[in-house]
Amino acid sequence: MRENERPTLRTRRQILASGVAMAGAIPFLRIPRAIAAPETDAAKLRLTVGTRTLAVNGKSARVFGLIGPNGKPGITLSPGERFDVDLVNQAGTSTIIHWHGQLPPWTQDGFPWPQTPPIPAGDTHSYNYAAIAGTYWMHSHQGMQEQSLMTAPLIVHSAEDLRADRQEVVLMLHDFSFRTPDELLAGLTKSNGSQSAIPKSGMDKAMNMGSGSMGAMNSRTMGAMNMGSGMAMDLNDVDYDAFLVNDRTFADPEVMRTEPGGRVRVRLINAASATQFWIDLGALTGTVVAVDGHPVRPMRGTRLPLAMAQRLDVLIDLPGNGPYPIFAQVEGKRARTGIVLAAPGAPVSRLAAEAGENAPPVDLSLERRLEAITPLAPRAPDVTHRVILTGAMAPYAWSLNGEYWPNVTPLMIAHGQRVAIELVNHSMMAHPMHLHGHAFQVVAINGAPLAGAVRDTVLVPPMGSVTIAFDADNPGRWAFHCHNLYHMMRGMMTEVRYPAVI
Ligand SMILES: [Cu+2]
Repeated sequence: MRENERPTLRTRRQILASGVAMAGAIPFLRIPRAIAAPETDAAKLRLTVGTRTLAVNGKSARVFGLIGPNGKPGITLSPGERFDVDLVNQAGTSTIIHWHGQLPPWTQDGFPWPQTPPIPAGDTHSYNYAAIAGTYWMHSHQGMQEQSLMTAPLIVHSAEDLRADRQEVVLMLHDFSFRTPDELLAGLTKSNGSQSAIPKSGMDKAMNMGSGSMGAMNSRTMGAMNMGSGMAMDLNDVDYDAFLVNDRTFADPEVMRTEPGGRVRVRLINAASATQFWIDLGALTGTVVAVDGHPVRPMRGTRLPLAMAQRLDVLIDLPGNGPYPIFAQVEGKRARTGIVLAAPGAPVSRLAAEAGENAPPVDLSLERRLEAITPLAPRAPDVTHRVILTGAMAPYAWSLNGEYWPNVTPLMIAHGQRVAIELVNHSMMAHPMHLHGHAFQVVAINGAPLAGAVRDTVLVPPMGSVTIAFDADNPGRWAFHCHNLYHMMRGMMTEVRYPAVI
């Protein structure tokens, strides 16, 4: 519902929740333990979509931003607090913001369905739904605004977070180009010398793998992984100018001051448009405790893959004063970004912006080992959908079951069903598939059953398959798409639909 239809909200949104801590650009936050967890809607928060200027590699760039009530990016909610937000559109253009991984009613999901159109420039739109705890994020689902950094953290604290009393650091990863998203997409689609149109219908050739020598952009990197047939998988569609953590490059990293021997919870968000990272904790060992906001059985590790749109929560107990760099290295490249944890006074020296070796492709090595703390109840699926992922770098077009968004056949499900979706990748690229409005469990990889993580985005490797399952408990129209934003723009999206709401 639009703000101008509910004038009584105008006064309420001026009242900010006292003590609500914000994430994002601040170096770290100490959760104030004195905050009482509000059981009900206490005050409406104001979130403003606008533009801002970043300095990257010594040059300035105009990008979008999502600024919360205290002037910092995004929103942080206290335990039990509802997502009760007025979204103020000062972007100068229409927009719609998706609350990635949250489970609101479909009309508040922030997707431009005919029933939920974008918010015109200058308007305010209100949201009010029960938030789920964990590391989430928000981003535009309109055009290519997300590529221009219309993204921010959305952190929902749990009562357990407050009890744990860990210093929190939020690391939001981006890929950045001085070229516009339109220029980047034009470069990709013109890869074979002509502007290629997306086919309107018809199945792709399922084995359309001939992408190797026809790079869309000559800087595109090829993975070192041999697929067994002599074909190399494709990585990194776009050659970016910089990789950012909380808007900063590794030449000028954020130094987050920690207590000597401090206890830290790192919330990592891969908000990049088309880049996957290996998180490298350097000298530290961490414990993964949640993926995409959902708790998993604690898993120790130092090098952790992070696909597009995914999140990782990692607990780290610092052995000393540091400095302790945390790296995010681009798959298939030496390029990296990161931050530094260091006690006050600990010297921080300049760090090399490139690693010694190219990182391998991001893979399912972590996914295979993850176990949900709260798995689905055992139950056979009532319906199983099979979705074939196809496409190639040239021509640059990507599809689900041979269909290109918006000319798609919805995957029909019904309220109360246990739904399984088998994702079968017939392309030479990995695709991070994201389902709106539901948390699913990873139940098989390459046909091998698994009681895996509950999450909202899963990577489907080249020529591999992943099966997900979920309970159909949130009726509506839901987007289901690859979170490589250029793949999504070139057709790789469909709809999961409940019949009763349409
Ligand atoms: Cu994709």
